[in-house]
Amino acid sequence: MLHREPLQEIAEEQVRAFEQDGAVCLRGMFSADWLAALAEDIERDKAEPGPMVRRNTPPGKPGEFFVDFQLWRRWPNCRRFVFDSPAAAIAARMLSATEVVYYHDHLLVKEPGTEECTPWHHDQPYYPVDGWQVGSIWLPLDPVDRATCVEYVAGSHRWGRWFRPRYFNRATSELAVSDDRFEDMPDIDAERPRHRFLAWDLAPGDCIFFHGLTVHGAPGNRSASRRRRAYATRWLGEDARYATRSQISPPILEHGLQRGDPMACALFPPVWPRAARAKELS
Ligand SMILES: O=C(O)CCC(=O)C(=O)O
Repeated sequence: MLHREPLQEIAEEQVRAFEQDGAVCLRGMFSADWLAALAEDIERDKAEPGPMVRRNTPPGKPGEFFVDFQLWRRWPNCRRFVFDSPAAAIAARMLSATEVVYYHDHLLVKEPGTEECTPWHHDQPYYPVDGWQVGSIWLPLDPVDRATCVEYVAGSHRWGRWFRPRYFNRATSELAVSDDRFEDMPDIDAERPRHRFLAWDLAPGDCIFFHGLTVHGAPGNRSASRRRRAYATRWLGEDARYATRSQISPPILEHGLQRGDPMACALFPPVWPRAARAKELS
């Protein structure tokens, strides 16, 4: 069944854990039907990718690190996920938001044997978005063990630091964004003893909710047989404002927003409360 509400209630301590650590695992939120619907669209997208597709595995190397964006604009189940899945309710609860806007989606598939990691980064410097209520749902469609899971540096969203965005493909240079706030990402692996890391064994239906400033990275997929398909969706609360940056990723343009505007527009649709969305459509 394609249910609209989370299958499990989100407890107050899970919201507190997110606020404190910047990432929390939410178990059993989505039914197998939702995962199957998304999986269908992911295969459609792999066969016929969008204009922003990135293939991060060099030719001749094993596996494939396939990245694409904005599936919801092209595929029906991803679109339903935005408006009719539990995701908007999860985002509203976790961001303590009364209004939620959908920002974008990001597909990250690591086929078996993929060696490429996802480098340490945090998401918000890639976006033209200021504000605190910025969060993602990282939803895997395959079982993921801790060793393959995205790893989060606990509490890093509260460091008050903004790190320079770089493309995931190390052969590509950093984004040309000049912002006085931005500094180079420290060598998180070298600093391991100084941090607490969060990662989980995830079963289908589980997801991770994390903040736009939480530092995270992920290993490749060393499994010889198991895919690692992850559908990440980005959600904004009412304090999010459009910020001009010289280069952004993904390059979603033509929204017509001006600096300081609330993010809601046709490209970034309001999704919560659901009643407001229904009114908007009527
Ligand atoms: O799935 C991955 O490898 C990384 C995910 C990620 O960086 C994100 O969702 O922001």
